[in-house]
Amino acid sequence: MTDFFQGIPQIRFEGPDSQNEFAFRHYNPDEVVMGKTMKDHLRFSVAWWHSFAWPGGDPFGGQTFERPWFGDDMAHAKLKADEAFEMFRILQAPYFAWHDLDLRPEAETFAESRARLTEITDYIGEKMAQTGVKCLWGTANMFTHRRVMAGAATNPDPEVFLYAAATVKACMDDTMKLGGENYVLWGGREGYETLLNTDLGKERQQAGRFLSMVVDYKHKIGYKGTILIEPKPQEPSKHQYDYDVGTIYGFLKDFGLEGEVKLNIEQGHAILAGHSFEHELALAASLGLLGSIDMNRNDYQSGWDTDQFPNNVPETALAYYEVLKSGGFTTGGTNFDSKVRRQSLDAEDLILGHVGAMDVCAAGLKAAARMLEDGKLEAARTERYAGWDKAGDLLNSDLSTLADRVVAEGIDPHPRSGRQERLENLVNRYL
Ligand code: XUL
Ligand code: CO
Repeated sequence: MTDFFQGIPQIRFEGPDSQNEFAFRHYNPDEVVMGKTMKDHLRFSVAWWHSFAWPGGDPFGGQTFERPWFGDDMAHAKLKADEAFEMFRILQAPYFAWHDLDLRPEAETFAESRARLTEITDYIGEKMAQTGVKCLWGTANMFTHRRVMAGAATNPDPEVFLYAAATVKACMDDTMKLGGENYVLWGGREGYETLLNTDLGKERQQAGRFLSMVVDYKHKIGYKGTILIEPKPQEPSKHQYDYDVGTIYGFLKDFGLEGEVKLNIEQGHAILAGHSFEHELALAASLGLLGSIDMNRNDYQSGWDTDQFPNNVPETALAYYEVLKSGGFTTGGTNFDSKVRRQSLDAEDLILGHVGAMDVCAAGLKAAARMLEDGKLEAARTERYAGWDKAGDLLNSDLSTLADRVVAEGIDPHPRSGRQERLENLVNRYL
């Protein structure tokens, strides 16, 4: 351990009036909301990649952060794990999420890289046993190395497909070893730069077969966690195959994988796809696909994936409203796929970025619970569709029968107000 986090106290709940920067105002882990503690509702997870592996670079400049654990050998990887668990303790964070490359540097050969992953996940497993911190999910980084520049499972080169299979198998094995509650696949380079060199149909078939093999392997090893796909429309690829919730639903149906795979939905990715976060969550819930969330926010002017910590309570309230309405998380949780800005150099920044985000999510969750418990919003929605209760079984009819009814009953629809402003005013009363 180094003195990196030295002097930073463990963050505790002090209530909304606290003047202490290093305290929670809304996140009270043991407080019961709608029959469950906030800790069990929110299931906060820290992302290893943003908090411990990212050096602070951007397209115009390199590393800005100086961390004692930066380095390309296993000693540094272990130091990074030590410091990560110190941060989990300070934050009272119950979960973490990782890519293989976040945990340890790659070696010369696949076999050596695999051995290094075993070594570091064994090390992390011991720390989990000592602290009680758990793994929300694991995943493979199949977007950084140049070998995957043209995709992993969707690469034109079958040797890359083989390498991707070996990589995902290793990461699934070690996620299971760590008791990870989900395994995530984000297709960072599963897409294309130009159609001029791309056989889009063939690549989609490769992606479908790859995912089927992942599901088969899950059953083969008896892994009880959930397989999650994370939609994102573009970046780094110009176009990514896992564009949004609707696209993935079609893909799962095509390959017979509905019921086997759910979704990890990220706030910023929803925005990039031209949707709101709550739209993606509501659609996933309605299709039975809502698994977990990557919580963050994008800068709304910049147009790319800025992965900032969430700081907008009205937005998180609408998101958790959909989560609560769908019954809450089972294996999923709230993973902070969020990073401090590259000028935020200090250990305090890393801690306070999470503290603020945990509080924003907690405030959003509580507002969402008040909305649901009060029931006015759902009552208004139910009332809007109430005509269907008396309309007969229209959906199992046919066009000519319906047409006959219009004439026979003199049907003449009378438009009714959608009451949007009244509902917006209602929502604001819970915030
Ligand atoms: C990238 C992203 C990833 C995934 C995991 O935009 O969200 O960090 O969450 O690979
Ligand atoms: Co993400």
